[in-house]
Amino acid sequence: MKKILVTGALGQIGSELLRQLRANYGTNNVIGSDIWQKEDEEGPFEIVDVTDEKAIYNAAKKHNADTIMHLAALLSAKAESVPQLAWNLNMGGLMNALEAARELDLQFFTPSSIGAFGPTTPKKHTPQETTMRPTSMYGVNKVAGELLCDYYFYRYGVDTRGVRYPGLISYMTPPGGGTTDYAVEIYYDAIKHKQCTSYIAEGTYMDMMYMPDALNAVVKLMEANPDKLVHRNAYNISAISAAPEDFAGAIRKHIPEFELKFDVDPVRQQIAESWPDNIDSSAAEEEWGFKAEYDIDLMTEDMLTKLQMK
Ligand code: NAD
Ligand code: AKB
Repeated sequence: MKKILVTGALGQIGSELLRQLRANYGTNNVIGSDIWQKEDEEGPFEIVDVTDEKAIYNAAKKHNADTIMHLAALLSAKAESVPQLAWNLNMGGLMNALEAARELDLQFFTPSSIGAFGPTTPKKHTPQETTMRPTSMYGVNKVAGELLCDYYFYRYGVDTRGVRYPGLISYMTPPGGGTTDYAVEIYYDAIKHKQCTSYIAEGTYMDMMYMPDALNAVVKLMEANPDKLVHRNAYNISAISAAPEDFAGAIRKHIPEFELKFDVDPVRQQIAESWPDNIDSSAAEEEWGFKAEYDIDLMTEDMLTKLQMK
């Protein structure tokens, strides 16, 4: 049975990943951690600041973890407002987590992002291996992080694995300050106000994915046969390529009066334009059987239903 320590576990991904892992492996085998704590936490939990050099190691050792899933990070838009802090958290936290995995011989997962690509990357069907010269601090952190995870595998034999997530859409925990957050806000606004003002311009395509597909991908990759993993860190995975008007169209099938307006934020727009329109997930499909279940219509139906019940 696995024993997993999750950092940044109260964020958009972690809050749902904890539930899924606890359902799969047992509540007491999944230890959540973050820099703050909820009062109604349902399982084992530790306060862990990932920038504290020994905090991850101490929590993993205390609970006899065999796996670290490292999620604590600053996302693209927030990182761009405080780039020096972003470097310290995104790179320092990752290094501390990898060191804990090396010292304790643990399996390791951390997500990269479509943000690792840049304006000179091919925009359509972006290959698994291609030009990566990102222009945001977040992107710089993600490329460096992918390489660092490769290094820990080649140099020390740490079983590091990862995916390049697209923008994730979910209804349980709001996103933490990314460029793709508009694609979550549009659903909340559709339910509350029947209209939304997008800070991303019409015609700007980015990769997106519904949270259940993102969670299944982690479990599938971590359980995959290591002999099959050629690109172990940072597999391209995507489900949907969409612009703001595509979300509006899908929402109007349920809320015909839904109105979409635009008030473009230049910082987030510039980041969005530097990212691919759609990435090619074939390496993940071939090496560990990645498959997304949700397209934009199926996701929209589920998002609107779940948000209405909230
Ligand atoms: P989030 O912003 O929702 O959550 C991050 C969590 O980290 C928060 O709960 C926060 O309290 C915690 N945290 C912040 N500073 C910390 C510190 N010093 N020590 C410990 N915890 C700290 O982020 P998320 O969306 O859940 O993203 C998790 C990972 O997935 C990140 O690496 C992110 O880059 C990556 N990712 C996310 C998306 C997405 O759309 N959500 C897409 C691609 C990649
Ligand atoms: C962001 O927009 O920063 C994230 C991501 C795609 O990495 N959602």
